[in-house]
Amino acid sequence: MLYHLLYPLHTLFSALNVFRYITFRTIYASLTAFFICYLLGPWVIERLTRLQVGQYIRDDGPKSHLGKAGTPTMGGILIVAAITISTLLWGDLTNPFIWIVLLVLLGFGAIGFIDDYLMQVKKQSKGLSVRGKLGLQAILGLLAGTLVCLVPSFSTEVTVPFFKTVSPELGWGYILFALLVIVGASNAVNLTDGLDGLAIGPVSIAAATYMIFAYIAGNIKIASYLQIAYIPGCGEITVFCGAMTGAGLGFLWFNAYPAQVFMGDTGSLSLGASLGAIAVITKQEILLVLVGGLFVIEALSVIFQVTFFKMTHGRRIFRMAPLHHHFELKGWAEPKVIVRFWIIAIALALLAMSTLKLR
Ligand code: 57M
Repeated sequence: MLYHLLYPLHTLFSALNVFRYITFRTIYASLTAFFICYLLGPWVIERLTRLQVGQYIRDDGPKSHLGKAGTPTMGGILIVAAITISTLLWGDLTNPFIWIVLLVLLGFGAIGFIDDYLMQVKKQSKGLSVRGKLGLQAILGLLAGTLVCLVPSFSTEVTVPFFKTVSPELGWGYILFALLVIVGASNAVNLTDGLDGLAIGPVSIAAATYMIFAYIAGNIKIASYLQIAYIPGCGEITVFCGAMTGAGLGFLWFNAYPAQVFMGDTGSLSLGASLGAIAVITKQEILLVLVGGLFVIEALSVIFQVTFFKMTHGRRIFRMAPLHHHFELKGWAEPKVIVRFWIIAIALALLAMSTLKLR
């Protein structure tokens, strides 16, 4: 909005020329989202506490979690609001990709909100059914995938990291592929969100990493120099990634151990899906397995554990899945698990960035 309001005035005040630059708008989108979370955080936490949106803690988990009972959840409302407001302020609103990624953020946020609302406010112990949740996610994923494919400049080839000559063309099958990436990322982040700051830290790291990829993919000169797919208009996603990074750090301020608030499904489903959508739009879809490697590891630990558990009628690979519970039960202190998982997320992001040169 500021871009549309202020940039045209650059002929009168040359200083307003800065609004043309994606880099400038990304920095301010990050700061705006950060300060929205930081400044409104205490108020939101107080409101959620007053509404008694306190987390119920399962008693079959690590005992250290029982002390977390009553911590307000649904803090994701703040994250989603901060990203949306900041993107609307600093983004170029004529760009179709911006609207697609906002649709994903708000749509998956709404699914998470319904689930949280049923569980926390209406006190229905299960919230949305697994089928209901997956069904709604699939509809939204399908819609987002279709919209992306309808953008004229968007190609339906898939980028394979490390192999610059391999890029399978999926045609309309790309819609299903996009659905898979978006829904998969959404649920993987949700599974990871089980310790203070464990999900929001790596989400911010992944958003910051994609900020770089989006900028490069949207800049014809840098993209051709690095030999990655040039996607006209994709540069604007940099602003969204900036807003996501800033909002993530602002939320981490309160979600850091010991957490004053949890993000709830409102946060985890929307942030994960947004990462998926960003990966699709920047055409670094498969790279998400590396950039969001921590979420993949957590999701795989659940898949292996559940499969093994069913096949062996009750035996386990890990002491408890997802993986963070395994280390807690091994006696690692919660902050140690969190920080070590962050370290892994940073290392994986660096590895992902190396694909810009290793191809
Ligand atoms: C959400 N939610 C947290 C909070 C957060 C198939 C199965 C593996 C699914 C999995 C599951 O349900 N995962 C999805 C995990 C919960 O956090 C809330 O949920 C939101 C995210 N959706 O924002 O509102 C708890 O996590 C802790 N927490 C923090 N800090 C945070 O910043 O400490 C969350 C955020 C909170 C709080 O304690 O209450 C969760 O873990 O429930 N299920 C599981 O993860 C369960 N695993 C399990 O059953 N494993 C089995 C296998 C065979 C399936 C096994 O390994 O034996 C565990 N979860 C819990 N207790 N709570 C097991 C026992």
